[in-house]
Amino acid sequence: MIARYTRPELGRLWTDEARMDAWREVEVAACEELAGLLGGDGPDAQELDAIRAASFTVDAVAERERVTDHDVAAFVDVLGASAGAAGRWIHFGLTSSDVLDTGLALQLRAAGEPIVAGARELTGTLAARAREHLRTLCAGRTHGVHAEPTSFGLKLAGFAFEADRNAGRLERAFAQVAVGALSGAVGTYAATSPEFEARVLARLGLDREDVSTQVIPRDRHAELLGAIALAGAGLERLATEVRHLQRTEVREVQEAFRAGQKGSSAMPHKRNPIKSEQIAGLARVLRGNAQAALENVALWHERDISHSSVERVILPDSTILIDYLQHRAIALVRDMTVDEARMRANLELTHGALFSQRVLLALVERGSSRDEAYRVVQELAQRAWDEGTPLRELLASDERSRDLDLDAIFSTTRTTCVTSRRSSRGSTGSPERDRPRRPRRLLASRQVTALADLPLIASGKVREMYDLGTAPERAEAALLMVASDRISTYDAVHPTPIPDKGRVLTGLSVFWFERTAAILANHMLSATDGVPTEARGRALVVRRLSMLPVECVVRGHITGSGWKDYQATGAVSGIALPAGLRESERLPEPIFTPSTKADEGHDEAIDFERAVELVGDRALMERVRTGSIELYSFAAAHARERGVILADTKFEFGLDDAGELVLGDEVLTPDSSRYWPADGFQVGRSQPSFDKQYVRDWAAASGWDKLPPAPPIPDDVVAGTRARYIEAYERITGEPFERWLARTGTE
Ligand code: PZK
Repeated sequence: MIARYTRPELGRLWTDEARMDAWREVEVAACEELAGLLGGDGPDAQELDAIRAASFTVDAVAERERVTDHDVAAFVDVLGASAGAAGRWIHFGLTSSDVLDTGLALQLRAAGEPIVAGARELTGTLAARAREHLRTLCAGRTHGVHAEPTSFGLKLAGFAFEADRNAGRLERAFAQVAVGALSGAVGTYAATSPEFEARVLARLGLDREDVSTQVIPRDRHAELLGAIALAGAGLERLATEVRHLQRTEVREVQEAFRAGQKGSSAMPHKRNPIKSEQIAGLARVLRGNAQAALENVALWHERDISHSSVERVILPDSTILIDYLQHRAIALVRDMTVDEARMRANLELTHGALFSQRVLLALVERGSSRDEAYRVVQELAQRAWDEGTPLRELLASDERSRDLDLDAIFSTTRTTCVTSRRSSRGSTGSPERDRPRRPRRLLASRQVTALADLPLIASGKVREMYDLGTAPERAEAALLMVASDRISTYDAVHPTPIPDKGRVLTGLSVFWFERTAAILANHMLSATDGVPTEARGRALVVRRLSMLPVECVVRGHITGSGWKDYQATGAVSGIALPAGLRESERLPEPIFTPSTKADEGHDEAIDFERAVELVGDRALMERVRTGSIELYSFAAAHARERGVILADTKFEFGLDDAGELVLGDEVLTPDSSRYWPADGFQVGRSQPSFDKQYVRDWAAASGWDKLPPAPPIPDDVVAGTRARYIEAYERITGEPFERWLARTGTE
């Protein structure tokens, strides 16, 4: 790559010196494992010291290559000579390709680090500017033609999430190319052995190719260049947006312009989008290189050398270029100026025609047929556009539309609220509070501390909460929520655990957190990263929130305390219900029935007004109610398809540092909900369930007076209870419970 587009860090990784350094690393690691290969023979300790100290210069290798006409052979000669007599062991049993391809894997792995870091930085920069402009209205355009108002922040949020996907792709693509082989001339280990290969690669920290020929198969390199080209295409989409928005007729965004910079040698007024044009241009080179990488896959038999010349160009060029382009894009996004006034002015270009759909819907809501409403709106919007009379005025003076609530129709509050919600992935926070959800990958990797060394900050009957503090870089304060296998019935904890109960509950919570993230942001960060080994599978790393002081219960069926209240008063939580409901019956619509959080004893049911008082923010409490009902409805519909009736459930919410509403706690588990098997469901009685019912039934028959202390649970009841929890997991997720254990690395 030409120097102009090469950042020094990446440039250094692809010099002749760096390439041979990688070969040297492979040769030395191979010598260190020779004794194992040769059954005790091989270099002795003194010889190994000499080999480790062996050196080369690029010039010396080049000179030797004029004799050998073979680069690796020349390199081995020079390196071997510098080690004296011990030099005879260097390259023992190896084929050139063993060194070339394994060395290449080391170079690619080194290139991956700054590139993935740059991809993350771009995501963060886009997310920050998206937050800044969540409420900056601008025209949304399809086909280049104004469509409806949107917000500039929503546009940027789309780019931020794309950048996050590309960061993930790059990380995976670099990981799968960090693979070496020392398998000889045709992959049969003629002079080495698979064990030798495994030990050398372990020293180098590389994975092993399952079946290599003379070379590492080139589909791996093609995958990497595909991921790089796709990341480049994302940068080009971003650059193209900026180029469009900087056109004279649009002029909503400008690239930063340095003092002293000249836009044109001949036209002093020019400020051109040169950075984004450069990004758009060079992204094309990346796509060309990806094509060449695909051509490299089909080598002849155990190898030919057609790929080698291509790779000398495309691997340095594509890695250097994507690194350069990412940093250009970071500067572009960070420094661009956004002309909000111009965005507003452009929104007025169509004199309100952008609101046509909302007028159409208002007319239909009021009783017009869709066809008739469409004709009216099309006619008036066209006149607004053509004559320049605001659509709103035309509507006010037209008898067919005079009575509409025009304030509501032409309000943009809804647009900014909704765009804010979308860019925070559906959070129901207020516009001021809303932030785009921080892409998960931006979170720094967490250190793992033993459970016993973590400060315990809260402890419940069946679970514990530990403080993980604040991880470095961008990550926020986090907690570790650990579910135990303890079980409580009638408010007392039994001395007998139910094996795997904590894991089932955690697995279910994770399933639901993942499935409902688009409805409402939640506190889950990871079920693996930062989880101590001894808590695998039953612990979650979560964001630290400031918890709201109410429990948020949603009921779809009338049961438990709700059934008692209904029998006594005909209402639950101040909500009057139809007369004549029978126990366990499904309600016409789910109801929101908050309660207090009691440290000791029972939570107390409260009505919505009391919840507003406790929380101190009516709008927030409304969002809590709407969000709770949305979450429950989604989950109940899903559960019903899997043979589970989700009778009711309890959520807990908190606010994050930015004041955004976030779902906390464990969610939609048999401990926080009632799970009834759909087969066997019958109204007019209490239901069997997938949770502690087994233990309760046994307790009822055993003569226990339900006062603490709770008695030990016999083995058969433990087994029956465990089986029901696991069945709940498998019904809901549709996956074997072992899958959860495997996913979390649980023994
Ligand atoms: C939090 N609890 C209840 C008590 C438990 C859980 N994301 C959060 N941020 C701050 N605090 C909490 C949460 C959550 N969830 C929840 N107490 C604090 C609780 C005992 C054990 F596992």
